[in-house]
Amino acid sequence: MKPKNIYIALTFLMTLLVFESAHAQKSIPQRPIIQTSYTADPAPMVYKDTVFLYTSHDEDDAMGFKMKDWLLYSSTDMVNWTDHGAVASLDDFDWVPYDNGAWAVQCIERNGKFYLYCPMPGGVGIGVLVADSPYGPFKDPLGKPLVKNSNHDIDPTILIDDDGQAYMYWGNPKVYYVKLNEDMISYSGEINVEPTTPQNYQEGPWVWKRNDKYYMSYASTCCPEGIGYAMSDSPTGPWEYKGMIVESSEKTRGNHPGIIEFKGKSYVFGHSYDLLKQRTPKFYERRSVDLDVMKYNSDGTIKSLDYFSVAGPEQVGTLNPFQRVEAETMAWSEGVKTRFETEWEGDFDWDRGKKIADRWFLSDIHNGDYIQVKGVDLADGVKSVEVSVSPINGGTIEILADSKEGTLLASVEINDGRQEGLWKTITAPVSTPLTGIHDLYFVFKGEKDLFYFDWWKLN
Ligand code: FUB
Repeated sequence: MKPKNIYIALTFLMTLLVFESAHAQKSIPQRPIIQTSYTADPAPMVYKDTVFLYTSHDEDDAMGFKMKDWLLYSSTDMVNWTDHGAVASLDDFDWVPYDNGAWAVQCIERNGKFYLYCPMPGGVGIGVLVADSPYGPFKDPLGKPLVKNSNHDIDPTILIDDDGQAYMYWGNPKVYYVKLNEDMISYSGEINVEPTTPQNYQEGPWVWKRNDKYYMSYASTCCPEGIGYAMSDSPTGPWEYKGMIVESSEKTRGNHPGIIEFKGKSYVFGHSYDLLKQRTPKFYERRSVDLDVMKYNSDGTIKSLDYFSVAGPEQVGTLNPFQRVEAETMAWSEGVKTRFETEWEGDFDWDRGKKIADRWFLSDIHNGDYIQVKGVDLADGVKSVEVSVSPINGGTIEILADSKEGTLLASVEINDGRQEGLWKTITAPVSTPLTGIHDLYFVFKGEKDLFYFDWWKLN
């Protein structure tokens, strides 16, 4: 090659590298796990084959704490999360005197009933709501706080021991605990203050048992807070500090653990300001739940993580697209929000605690917005796609495989009918015959205010 051509080739390569690295710097990590709302204080609960993730909810316009209700997300694969919206709120308690104070809850199942322990700060107390389904509706059986002990009544967590005895722990800056009765809405004996509040304890206890050892994790060190933990031979301590599950990091200020075991792996949930920081350099109290795989050492202690990894946990299983998939099920999204709509007609679905005609759907869909659904098993192939939408100005849904610029699986035209409120199912043929497992990207195109999107299905 002539020197001049070598020079041209090198210059081209350098330009390409600079462009690529600028592009790479612009792309944002696809974390945290929920993007359509700000979520905090994760309280995951495994029930049957599903993880139900209850969170507190920082409002989109929150400056300081602005928390009115509790949200629910669910997943069967730890990667794709379905938004179920608000399952309970301060309005569910007649005795709560304010409309801002829906702090960190935990939900636990016992004998087919679901108990949601809700702290209201400032000495108002810890209430309990009960439902027949993890989706609610949750009702207040007491009409008063379950515990009203001090100004420190926040962050309840529940352990049901192998002998059936249930304990509730809570508090900042000390750990309080009490024995709950089998009805889970009353307690016996004194409220105790843990004599040896574990080292580095701030708040947000989360207690569980594994191999006859009791574990208490909590928001640890301040500030910033990480997630530390202590162990004990008894549910009532003494607790011995063992270290950090997630190191404290400048990426967060507060923290709040939730820990589960699901399909043979352990997971630690916490929260950060990562989503807020992707959107603005300013600070507001708008947090986001994230999670990672948690690993034990052979002696029962827990391996420490520096932070929630960008890659996150591996998907457990795949997503079946040949049955209705809610559009508000996603691993990642940009731009969109979710919305609830109720209809007066329709039978009540007792499993879901809602009218059948009630729906959560994707809203605020604009040109270029998208959702990503991971690990979709197209099996031996797909012929057509169905979408349930309600057009506003209309537009297109492009369904692409493996990246936003990937292979076009189908393109669905949503007519401009100005038929807001009218839902219809549109079927479109598949343009490229793909088989096997792919991440699907639903990319929305059009002028403005395109449509609402309720569910999709492949045939
Ligand atoms: O979210 C409100 C409070 O902030 C929680 O109760 C604490 O755990 C901390 O996360």
